[in-house]
Order: sequence, then structure tokens, then C-alpha cells
Amino acid sequence: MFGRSQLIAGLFLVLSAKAIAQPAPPKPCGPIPSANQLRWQKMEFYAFVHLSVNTFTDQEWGNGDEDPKIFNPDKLDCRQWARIAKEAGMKGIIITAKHHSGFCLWPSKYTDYSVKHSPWRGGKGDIVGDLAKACREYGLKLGIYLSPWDRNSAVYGKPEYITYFRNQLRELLTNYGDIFEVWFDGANGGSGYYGGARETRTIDRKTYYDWPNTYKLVRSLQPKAVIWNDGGDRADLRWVGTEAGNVGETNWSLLNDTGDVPYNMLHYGLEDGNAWVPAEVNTSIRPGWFYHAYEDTRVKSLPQLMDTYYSSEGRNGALLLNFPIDRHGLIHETDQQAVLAFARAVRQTLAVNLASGARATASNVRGHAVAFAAQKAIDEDPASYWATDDSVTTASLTLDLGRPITFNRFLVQEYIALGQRVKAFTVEAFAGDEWKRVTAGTTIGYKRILRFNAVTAQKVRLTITSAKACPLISNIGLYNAPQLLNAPAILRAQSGEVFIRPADPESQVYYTIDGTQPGTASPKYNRPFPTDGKVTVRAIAYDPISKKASPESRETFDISRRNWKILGADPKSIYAIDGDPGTAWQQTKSAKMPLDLVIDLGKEEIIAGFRYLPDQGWPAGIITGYEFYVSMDTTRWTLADKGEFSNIRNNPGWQIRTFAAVKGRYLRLRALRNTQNNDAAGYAEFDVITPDEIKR
Ligand code: FUL
Repeated sequence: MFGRSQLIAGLFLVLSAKAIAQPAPPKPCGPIPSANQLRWQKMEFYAFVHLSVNTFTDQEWGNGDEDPKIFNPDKLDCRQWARIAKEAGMKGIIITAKHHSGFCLWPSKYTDYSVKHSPWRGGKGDIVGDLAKACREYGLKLGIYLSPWDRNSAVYGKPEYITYFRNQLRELLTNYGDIFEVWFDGANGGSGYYGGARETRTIDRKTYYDWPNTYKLVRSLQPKAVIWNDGGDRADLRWVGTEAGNVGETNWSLLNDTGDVPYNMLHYGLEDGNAWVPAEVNTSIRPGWFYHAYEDTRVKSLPQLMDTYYSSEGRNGALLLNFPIDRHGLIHETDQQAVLAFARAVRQTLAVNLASGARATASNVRGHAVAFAAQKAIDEDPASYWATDDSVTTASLTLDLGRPITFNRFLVQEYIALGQRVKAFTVEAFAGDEWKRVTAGTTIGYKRILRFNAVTAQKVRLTITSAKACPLISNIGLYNAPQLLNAPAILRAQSGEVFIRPADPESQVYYTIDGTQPGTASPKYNRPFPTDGKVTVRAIAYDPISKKASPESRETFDISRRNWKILGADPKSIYAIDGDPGTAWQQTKSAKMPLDLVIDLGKEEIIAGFRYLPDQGWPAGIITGYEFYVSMDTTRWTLADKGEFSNIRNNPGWQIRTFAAVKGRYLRLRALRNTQNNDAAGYAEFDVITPDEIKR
């Protein structure tokens, strides 16, 4: 008989023999995430809220001279924001504690330009404090946006401002508990109130803020926070180069530590970057970041939000989704419904992982060890992973599902704690008696999700076709997402012909032009149809098999553009009024700012506003400063409006301007400046608004 001690010794021997047989885990490959970055990456989805004095003036950027008395969000309720974020599956909320206007949502000691001097709660309120409390109650993390640009501060542009900025940062990072992210916006310098100076101040984005010392302050006050910065020194997280809600299909979580990253590479990261700087995709649930009642009908639809999801979280990015807080201090009901429907659809998509329970085998397993076996990719433990031998960078993993299963989504995750490795992969299905390619991708990173038409197969194979080092796959998912019908696109050519384009070619389209809701009893769209003058077209796409309809799309067109002529311009100028946002006219020839777009309407009209859509392709000629004139004869012009299109660089959507109605036959949109400070003006579309125009 063995004694107890012999038994233990025997057991120890067996265990240590096993331990010796175990190959060591792979060495890190290239830069790896810090503990803060790893923790942040797992948050995946969190909210932005934008609120400031400009919420009450309908501007995207406050000028800094708005009277604090206009700030009165009479029903402000941070618990409502937190409840919605929580229900939507978000993990935190980042608040614009101070936006470019300089107005502070907390009673900062260092300025009078804050809630203290607003009528809201008699000047006794603190929105950052309220939100911190609400986040604690709902188990959410709190993040702070503090705009480096301050259009109110008299000392902006001078060294004293940096002290002021850091004092405010210290208040925010000291008085409100744990902060998970600090957001330093890159929009910087320009015109402003600046304590009454009302001038343009420019700063050197690289040196002015002395970021290294500001980062030190953040690290000392909030050691667990991640820093976002697109303006100056490299931070922990990067901007993706657009606010449209997507990051590149190829998305490396890497950048270079020093030196400038070419603007367009923010979208993709750098394969050989020497620093870990993962992507955060920031976008708003509406076209603007701040609340405008005229955007109540432009809240992103479910298909648009799903596209955003697959192009952000599905491409190795985190999703920071903004709610513009309305004038009552609430998330608008429509936004609430939109985000909750979105969250539901994501949950439904990922409800059942059809890969769990499969039998997994691999072409190579690191040291033949159980610890790195193929099965580790479907064991639902994010800390375990399938790994190959160090020398192997091409390998495949096969899942046998036991019976034919239908799926249309493929999810895959790398074990990023040891670096991002995979450069390219394919997914195949064994259907009939051969392997067929289902889809393919480039980078994976923390999480990659691919969409494709449903396939039915018993075996699925992931092949890593290229990697920087042995691949480490921590998770694989197969899902059968319920069908989503996209709202069709509605366009009107200059001729007045209306085109309706459904996203899925096989779906049917029904439409109305009489203001009624479209349904299957409405006219069916077969070909473009003519219209003339003002009309609202409403349309749905419909799948006769599932009997499901898409969300409705609705476009309101103003007076006919049939007889319009652009004067003194090259033939391509027609693209500015052809009704197709996909085509644009770039007015660059021999030109110097100011540049004029002059239109002959063909007859006298009453003009009460205009709409401008910049080039939707490469960001050139995006007009910021403008004047708008109307004339009866092209000799005497009346200035009807002037101003700036705020934030148009990052968010180049439709710009809508209305003014007191003016009569005339000729229009002149004068571009004074563009986002690149050169002499180009580009137009994807230009249209007018006439007085009795129905809701915008
Ligand atoms: C931009 C700002 O200029 C916008 O107003 C908004 O805050 C967005 C998140 O960042 O750079």
C-alpha cells in the first residue's frame, strides 16, 4: 500500500512530467498592449454625449461668446443617459465636460464660463458630477472629453492657457472618481471670442500643449485611464481618420512611436508600427455631434448602425457612439429607440454560437500540446488559444459541426496580449464533396467579424495564409444572423427622374409620393419615374420570402432643377446638381479663393435657404467659410447669409442653412475658405430650400 506522502510525490511527478512536456507559450510578437489598453479593448462599445451652450444655438461649434444664460436643459437627467447606455450593452460614457466653446459642464474654479452662471438649477448644478453618480449606479465607467481648443478663454494661444487647461484637467481627474478614458480633441485653433478679442488664433499642434507633461498628469491622477489624442503626441488610442463610423478592413493596432503618421494610415494602422495604438471608431447616431431638431428625422437606421458595427467592432476597433443631448438635457426618444433596436439586433446575431460543441482539429499544434490545441479556439475561454509551432505561420483549423449547419457570419479573435500577428486568412466550407471559399480577410486583431450570404455545411476551415509569427487564435464563432433589409436609397436626377435603389438586388421596392406610408399596397417600383417640383418620396424594400420590410427611406426634393445652369464653369460642374452624391465637381482650375458657384435658376424663385454636400470622395475642396448671394440680374447681389460649416472636415455630410427669404433668379455660393486652406472648392451636391419647404 502507498502511504499518503508517496501518493502526493507520485502525483507531483506526473504533474511535473506534464509540465516539462508542455511547450512554452509563444514570445510576444512586436509591440503588445498595456494592461490599460487590454482592459479598454474588452469594453468594445461605449457612449459619447455632446452637450454645451451651442446645443441652444443650433451650432456644431460654439464660438465662446454664447451667453451662459441660454444654457438651461430643464429636464436634464443623467440617469436616463446611463439607463439607455446600459440597456444598449455599452460599458461607459464619455462626456464633453468642455467643448470648443469653452463652456464647462462642471462648476470649475478656474472660470466663470460654466454651469455656475447658467439658470440651470440656479447655477448650483454639476453635470459631470451627476453623470459620475449615474454611471456608478448603473455600473458604467466614466470618460472625460476636455477640448484643448477653448474659444472663450482670453489666454488661449498663450503659455498661461496650458496652466488653465491642466488646472481644469486636475479638477476633472480628481473630483469624480475613476475615469476610464481622457479624450483630447484634435480640432484646434481658429477664430473665436477669446475673452473679447474676437480674432483668429493659431497654435502649433505639436508643441503648444506640451503633451508629454499633460500625459504625466493624467497618469499620476488616473493611472488606469487610457488617453485618446488626435492632435499631438501619440496617445494610447488612435482616431481612425473619419467620423463616418468605420475603420479599414485591414486594421493593425500599431502606429509609429515617433514621427508623423500619414493621415490616411490612421484608418489602417501600420503593419510594422513600433507602438501599440488600437483604433477607436467615433461616430454620432445622427449626422451632427450636437442636437439639432432638424436632424430628428436623420437618426441612423438599423441597417446603418449594423454597418457601423461590422465596420468598427467587427474590424478590430472599439465603437464610441455619440448621443447629441437635446435642449431638455435628455437623449431624444428617437435616438433611444434606434440604439436599443441596434443592441437587440447585435444580440440576436450573436445569440447562438454554432461553433461551440464542434470538434476542432488543426494542421499544426504547438508542441502537440493540449494547452494549445485547436479546441482552445472554441472553448469560450478568452485566456486560452490555439497556437502553432514558432516556425509555422501558415496553418489551418477545421471545425466539424457534426451535421450540416447554416451560417452567415464568421467571428475570429487573436490572443492580442502577445501581439497582433495575422496578415491574411480564408474561410472555407465543405459542402457537397469539396472545399469552397466562403470569405477571406486580412488582419484579425482583437475581433474580426465577416458577413456573407448564408452557407450550409458540416465542416468549416479557417486558414491563416500569412502571419508575422505563429498565429494565436483565442476564439472562433459561427452565427446565423437574421436577415436585415436595408432602407433603399432615393435619388433624383436633374431631369426630375427619381431612382430608388434597394441594397439587396433581389428585394422588391414600394413607394409613395402622396405623403402616405409606403407598404405592399403602394405602387411597386420597376423603373425610374418622372417628378417635377417639390415632392417627398417614401420607399421600402420588401423581401417576399420572409415577408419582411426594410425601414422606410424618405427624401424631400425642392423645386425642379431641370432648367438650372451653372454659369462660367467647366462641363463637369453638372455633377454639383446631378442629384447623385457619388459624383462631384472640383473647382480648382487657375482659381484663387474666393471661389463662386453661380447658378441661373432659369426663372425667378423665392429662396429661403440652401443645402451643400461636399465631395464624398477624397477630402478636397471642403468649404468651411462661405457667403451666399441672390440676384435678379447677376449685377446687383444681395447677401442672404454667411457663416461657417463647423466640423465639416471630420463630418462632411449635408450642410443646411436657412435665412430670411429673398427673391431672385441667380444664386452665388461663395467659398471663402476650405478645410485645407488652399484654393479648391468641391461640390457633390447643391440644392436650394424654398419657403414652404416641408420638414427638412
Ligand atoms: C471633433 C469636434 O470638432 C466635434 O465637434 C466633435 O466633438 C468630435 C467628436 O470631434 O473633432
